[in-house]
Amino acid sequence: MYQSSTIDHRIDHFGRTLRRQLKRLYGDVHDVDDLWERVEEILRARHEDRSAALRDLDATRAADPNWFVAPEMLGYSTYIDRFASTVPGLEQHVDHLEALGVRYLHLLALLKARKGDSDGGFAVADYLSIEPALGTMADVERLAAQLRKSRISLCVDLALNHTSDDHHWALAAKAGDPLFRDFYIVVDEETARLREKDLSQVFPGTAPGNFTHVPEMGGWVWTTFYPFQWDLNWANPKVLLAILDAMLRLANHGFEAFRFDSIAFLWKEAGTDSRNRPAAHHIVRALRAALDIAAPATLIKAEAIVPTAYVPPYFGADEGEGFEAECHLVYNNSLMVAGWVALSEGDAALPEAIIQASGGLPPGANWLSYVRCHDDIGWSSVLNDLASFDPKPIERLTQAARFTEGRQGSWACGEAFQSDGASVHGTNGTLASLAGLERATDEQSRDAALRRIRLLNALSIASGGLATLFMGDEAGLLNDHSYLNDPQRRHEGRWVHRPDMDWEALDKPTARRIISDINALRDARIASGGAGGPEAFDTGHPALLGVRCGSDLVFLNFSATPISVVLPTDCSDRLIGRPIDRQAILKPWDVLWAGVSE
Ligand code: OTU
Repeated sequence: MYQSSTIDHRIDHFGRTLRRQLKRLYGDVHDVDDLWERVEEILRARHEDRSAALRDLDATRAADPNWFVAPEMLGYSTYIDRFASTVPGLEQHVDHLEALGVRYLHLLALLKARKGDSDGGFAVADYLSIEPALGTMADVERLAAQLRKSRISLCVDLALNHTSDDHHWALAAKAGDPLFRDFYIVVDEETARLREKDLSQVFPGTAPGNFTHVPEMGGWVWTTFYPFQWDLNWANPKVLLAILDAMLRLANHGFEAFRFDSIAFLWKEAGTDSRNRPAAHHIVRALRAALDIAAPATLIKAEAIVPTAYVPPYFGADEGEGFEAECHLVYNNSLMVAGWVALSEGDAALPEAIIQASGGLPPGANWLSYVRCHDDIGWSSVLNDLASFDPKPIERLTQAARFTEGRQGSWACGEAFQSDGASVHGTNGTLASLAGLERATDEQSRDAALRRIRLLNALSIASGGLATLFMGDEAGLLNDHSYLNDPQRRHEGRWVHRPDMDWEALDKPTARRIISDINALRDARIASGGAGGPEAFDTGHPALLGVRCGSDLVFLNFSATPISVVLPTDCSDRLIGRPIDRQAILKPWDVLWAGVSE
């Protein structure tokens, strides 16, 4: 099978796309033939290093490029240290992942990070080493192979926008090496001030501004995130070569997926907000083509937390020379946010609008759907979607944020992130705390919170994406304020929803119910045969969202009142496993997964 796909064939085929990106990115200033020669050298050398087992995987996956767009795919994301202490320690918990049906595992903070505060591992000091306290690359190779046997693909973050200020490139730059100085962007004070006018801020509270004065660099270094995260200068092709080589080496260690962090920010352009620039897409497409040539089993997941309309292009685009693929998976951040908005207002209009905007996936691609992740819920990405049907979108979003932060008589227990609580930015909290479990005082409110947890998990699973659970949410873990005692972390509210995994909690009734709900939803999706781009249908009720999953109709009641539905045909309740009456009633925050037999 797939014998025709030698590295030569793939260079011939995908090399054309890759060269096109080099020309677009660097053609005005650099000799593209010369650059391509160096790229080709790296591709061949890294492919040469690739193990026989991984090359077999390349062949299998290339023959079935839709392998991960399948009803049974489910993901899990976790901080390795908080989940298992060390890499070898994780081997003991693979059974938990298997029991959940996990097929994709994203480990956060795995690569060697900056000493001290490292933004949860996103200030990477060495792309090719594992954080020493966690283990070694040999441990990771063993883990990846063990996971592969369990059909779990291991994913690692590739922070493409920045390195830490103690990465050896940054240290060399600080020491005056011109080669590495050009890996970063250094401007004078006046330019920094001018540029700042066009830029927005990701961490206005804890890291205001986009530039940091670094005396050793003789100016202001571009730092979109924390001052110790130095943005890479992708206008320098040497950065592309270095990252491309590191990425392929990591793929050869057994990682089957990369989470491309912060890719909206890769290309800076004066006079713009330097987000989602066309060239940022060209960089990602170049890296994709490189993987398609030298490690084609490897998936790319895009992390672009940007307004809805800017997100689909991260799957790829046709710029007149045929479709150029970009990322296999893209976070459906807007759908996640919309779920929380809908829950706070008891109205399904926003998720319906987002589903409408999420269809039309290219082949060999899928959304990554989720309810919570290690970051805050960033509200503003759905502002324009709300504006399309509400004249006061900011007020509406602010209300949703405040409700989720526990005001207005809400059940939720969230905390404002990077905002004084008056404006709308982000909200932190675990799924269970935000859904009301922390505040539940009696059996009735506990039951309601557990239904809200199931509702949001159902939105993620029924919408057809690679539904990815965040560590501890399956156990109903609550907000954890212990980070406030740690001077390295106390300024960062996102730690409130990154608790240590509580293995004992798994045996308690709360976790047992959440996990059995997840299992039922997963099995329902498998039975429906649904995966891929989401599709909504009209239920005739503003609080009731209708999602089509394969052949099935899934009803999600976002309100605190019961809603009755009339089913169009005889159905079975997939979550309970028995036939249902055509006329059914959904309790508050209830899910009805109506299985339609063919
Ligand atoms: C990403 O996040 C990571 O997921 C964060 O954990 C990192 O802090 C950050 O990059 C820097 O590496 O803007 O589109 O809470 O949604 O920082 C990329 C805000 C990002 C995050 C945001 C995000």
